[in-house]
Amino acid sequence: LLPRRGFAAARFPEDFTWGVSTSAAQIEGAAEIDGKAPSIWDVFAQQPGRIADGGTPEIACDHYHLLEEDIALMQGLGIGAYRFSIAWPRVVPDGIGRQNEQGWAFYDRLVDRLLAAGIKPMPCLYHWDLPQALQERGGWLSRDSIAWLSEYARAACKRLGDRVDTWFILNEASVHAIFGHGTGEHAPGIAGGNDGVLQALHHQNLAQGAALRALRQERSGLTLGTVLSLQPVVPETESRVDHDAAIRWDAVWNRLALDGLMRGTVPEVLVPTLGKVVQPDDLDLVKTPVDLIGMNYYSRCTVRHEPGRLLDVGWGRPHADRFTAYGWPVEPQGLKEMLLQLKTLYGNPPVLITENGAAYADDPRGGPVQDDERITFLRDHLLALQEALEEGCNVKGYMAWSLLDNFEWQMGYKMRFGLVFVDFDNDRKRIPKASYDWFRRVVGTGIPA
Ligand code: GBH
Repeated sequence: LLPRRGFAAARFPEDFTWGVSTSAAQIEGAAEIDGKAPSIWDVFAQQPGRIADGGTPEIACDHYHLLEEDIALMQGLGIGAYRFSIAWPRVVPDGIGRQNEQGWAFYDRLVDRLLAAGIKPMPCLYHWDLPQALQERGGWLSRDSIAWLSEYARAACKRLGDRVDTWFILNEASVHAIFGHGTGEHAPGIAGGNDGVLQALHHQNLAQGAALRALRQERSGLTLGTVLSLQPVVPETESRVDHDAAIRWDAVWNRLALDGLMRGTVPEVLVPTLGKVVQPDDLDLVKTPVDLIGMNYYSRCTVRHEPGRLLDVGWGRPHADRFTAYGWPVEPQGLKEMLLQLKTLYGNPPVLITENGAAYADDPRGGPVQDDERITFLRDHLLALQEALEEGCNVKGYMAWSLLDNFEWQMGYKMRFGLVFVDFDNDRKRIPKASYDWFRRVVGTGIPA
């Protein structure tokens, strides 16, 4: 799978935004330093058997102490924007009330250094690391979460709003709901079944609306968005039951967030279950407009009818010939399909690809990491993105997941998504991979050759 050479790829538009993406719990470390309180992931990772090889977010990439070096790596790529997340329990340790000055000082420094390096900071308020204190009050299963998130959003804007004009509210509410509150594979580890998923998802959607309103009230002229995990859902076989399973999974995976945000509706198949949770006027709040959709894309979802699982849906065998080390299918055309859905079904909103990338088994022993498979993966997705642009999709930019190998949730440190290798056994030393140099050329020329 060597990169194809010597074909003429088109050039991306001049004003296309290039960037990289990370999240706080996955890179920062310093989990108990300078007043940071535990997040649900710090607590979850302490429970035996939850994370591969017993990995924890405690040190991660130690980005908290190495941020200058990491910004230099970003500068080396020539990127114009950086999406990171703010660790809520670092800045508001109990989730509400008292703020932690030392925590904010870190994000002040990060924002100032990014601006000095010519890189636009695009923070995301919430990338799955709820303060444990709020989990103890019910977390996303409580409607109080609406007030918690909007108060935190307001505080963030008061602190950083003079220098940050682009904000994302949530990361992948559906994934957080399904794996954190349905199956329990992610923190907070609640195996709450269908009810858990739909409650956690609806409350996040509501809280997102309230946070958007709080930010608009705080300041005018902000560009506000939220980040969705969007994957075309396809049935494993053509059978009726697999087809119906795909409709149900699409409803919870993509539509509940999209229909709610863009149309103020709930997908038909979810109405019976959600009926108990949705209150009058809820859909008005969910429909609070955004200026930008952040879209994370990794692959399609192939599903089948499987009684006993969430919504009686199980993972099916993907219709793909290539897979990453994580076992995810490589399906660049799915990116274009999803963008076309946004265009035709939701009025072609402005989209920033906020994550796209792949885990491969990189090994730096014996020289530089020659990660040709990752280069092929990224290039094939950028080519699919160009096809979508040619068909009129409103895509403003592309961010690679991720700058660094990092704490990959329940997989611990076993899955590496970085353009830069991190030696977790040796002072978290950073070693740029071949994909880093490749991406630098793409950013510089606008051509994904
Ligand atoms: C993102 O979630 C997260 O935002 C980020 O923090 C994380 O590090 C990154 O992905 C990499 O994992 O191919 O049918 O088996 C991604 C959510 C859910 C996307 C599972 C891929 C696989 C479905 N992912 N999905 S399948």
